Amino acid sequence: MEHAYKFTNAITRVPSKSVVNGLRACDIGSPDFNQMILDHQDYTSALQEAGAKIIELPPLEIYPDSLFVEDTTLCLPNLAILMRPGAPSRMGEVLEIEPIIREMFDNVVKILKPGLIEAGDILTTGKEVLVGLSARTNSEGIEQLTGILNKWDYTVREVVTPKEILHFKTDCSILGPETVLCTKRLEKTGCFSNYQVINTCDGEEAAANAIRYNNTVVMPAGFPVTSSRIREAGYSVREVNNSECAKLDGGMSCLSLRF
Ligand code: CIR
Repeated sequence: MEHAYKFTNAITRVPSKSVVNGLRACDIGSPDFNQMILDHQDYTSALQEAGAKIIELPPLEIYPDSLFVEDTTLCLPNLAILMRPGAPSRMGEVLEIEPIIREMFDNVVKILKPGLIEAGDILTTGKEVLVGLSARTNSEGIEQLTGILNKWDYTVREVVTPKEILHFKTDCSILGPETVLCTKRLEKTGCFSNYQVINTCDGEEAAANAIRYNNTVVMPAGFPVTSSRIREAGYSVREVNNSECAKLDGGMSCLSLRF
């Protein structure tokens, strides 16, 4: 059950200068590169404080979104699945990360054409793996992932990523074996009817993309009501500034691979 948040390692990638050209659903201005580097360092420290050994990869100028390593791979205790991103500009990121993943995992499987899937659409909860159909993740991708994971005795459940959000996990995070942090708009889809749900406060939806790493919940700074709700539920919280990644629709989970 605990494999959804008990980890020893984390892979991160230093933002490249080209990050200012990263994909975004809505242009609210380009991220400030220097602030992003500071935030990235603080994010790495937060994971280290939570017990992570960090494997930090160098910046990749040709892939502006490559700091969002999460989307390239699904890491599970006994295997890694290399994704096939639905964003054409991000597909090459998988080839870049593949050698590192092969070094770290004995079992590596790849999603193949015509499957498309970005791991931002995948939430591992301990009892099951939820995969959101989205603009980046298609049915073929979900079918292939299901076939692979069933062989490894994981249960997969297809859910829907609402149109207005980028990835399923943009709006939710796992906090405990049966507990998720989730926006009201995602909860309304019914995907967490068999979980205990802590809702983000209205207006603080961007707080939903957090990560539990061992005993710490790493969440974006600036969402005081949601942060209090998580603390009141008994979790220890570490906040990290995310103002710049947020301009590219990125949050806490996107910035690392945890295993
Ligand atoms: C993208 O649109 O692909 C990037 N700008 C943001 C990716 C965020 N990743 C994630 O939610 N897992």
